[in-house]
Amino acid sequence: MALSGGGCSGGCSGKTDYPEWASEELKKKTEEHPCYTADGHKNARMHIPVAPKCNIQCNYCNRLYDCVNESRPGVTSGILTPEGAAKKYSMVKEKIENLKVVGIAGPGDALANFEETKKSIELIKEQDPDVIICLSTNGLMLPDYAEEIVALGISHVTVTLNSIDPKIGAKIYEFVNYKGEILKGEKAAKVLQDNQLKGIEYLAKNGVLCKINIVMVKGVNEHHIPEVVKKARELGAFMTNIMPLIPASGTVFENLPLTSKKELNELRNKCSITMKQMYHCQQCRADAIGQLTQDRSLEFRDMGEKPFVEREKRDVLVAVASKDGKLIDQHFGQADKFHIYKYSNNEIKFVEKRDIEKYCTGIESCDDKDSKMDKVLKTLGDCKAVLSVRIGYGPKEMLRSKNIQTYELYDTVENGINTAFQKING
Ligand code: CLF
Ligand code: SF4
Repeated sequence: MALSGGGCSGGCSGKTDYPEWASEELKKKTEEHPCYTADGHKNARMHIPVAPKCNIQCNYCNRLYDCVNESRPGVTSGILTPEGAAKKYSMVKEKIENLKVVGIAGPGDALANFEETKKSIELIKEQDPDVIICLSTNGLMLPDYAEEIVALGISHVTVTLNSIDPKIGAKIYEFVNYKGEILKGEKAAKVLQDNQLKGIEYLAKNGVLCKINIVMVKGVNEHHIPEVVKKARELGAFMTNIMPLIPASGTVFENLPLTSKKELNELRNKCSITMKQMYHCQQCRADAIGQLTQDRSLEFRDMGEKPFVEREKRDVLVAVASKDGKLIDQHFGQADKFHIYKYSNNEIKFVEKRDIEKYCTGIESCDDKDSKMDKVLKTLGDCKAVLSVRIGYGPKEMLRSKNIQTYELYDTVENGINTAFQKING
């Protein structure tokens, strides 16, 4: 849990019973799955970004970035073909012995790109029949593909179910593109919800372990979530994963308040009476590789991926928490200087280093934090974005109030700035 600062070192809690129908093989796979059990932490998963398209528009999603239902926004992935994904899998498998799971989690929706999803799974299973295959979907196309999911031997499926009330759903989804027809409002939410519920029930009845992701949107669905969890249990799902909204720039929800870890865990604890809860989700990227808390995707970049979005042109100053100007490798609170870069005409130019007083120097200096933050805001006031490995809730909110976006990522400075630039221009 080194990077996450997650709420529960155990990873999961609540009712942990397997459904009666769960085979020994499924239980064994689940014990090895890093997301489904705390014990799976030691194992690695590999996401293959083969699914760029999406068929709905969530109000918290900026299409330029990975699906925030199952991945961290702010990281733009390259796209792999099924053949490229299979090739990359064999290279990664050679280097990461404890690789147990291949997941398809965006950057769009796995089932909106079903041909690519299916082909990738078939090619990878040819090489490694025992690998655990995991899918993440918004669920719109589940009634059409659930049977094939079962036939493909996919053992674990995540469905994002944010509401079971079309009135609430209508506030979360801008539109649903159902087989070419654009639906809006409560009608859209109802079609999506009906398909999600039908799909989850079918999968659970046919031997697939389902995890239900729920994005907690304050003021929109937070009070409704216990009902969603109850429904998930009734349908036979295995666990729920309540995730905080990350208000992405350029979305309908961009100005909604953040959810604190405390609020999130209070809700998870409440729901753990109903069913097993996940506490260790990393909201990871669509091309994440490695253990949940040790992303190694950087080691396996540029293995045939095509850029997901084209760059646009605009001058932007970005502040980066970095020890040496090569990697984004410092937490916001630990940085005593920021490297400032200008993004101009598709070029990244180093401008200068700006010294600051460390925001976080230990518990004894906690009272000074407001005045330190005032100085930071003056020093970085002309920047559009601050990039760091992690940033706390307080400074993030203060920067946001000055219209400075924050991005948490561990990456090269160049990749990180490209990501921030694309978001800013979104
Ligand atoms: Fe990937 Fe998701 Fe499978 Fe895990 S992630 S498709 S279930 S293998 Fe895991 Fe990452 Fe959280 Fe997802 S930590 S975002 S829950
Ligand atoms: Fe974005 Fe994922 Fe929602 Fe599609 S399902 S709109 S990719 S968050």
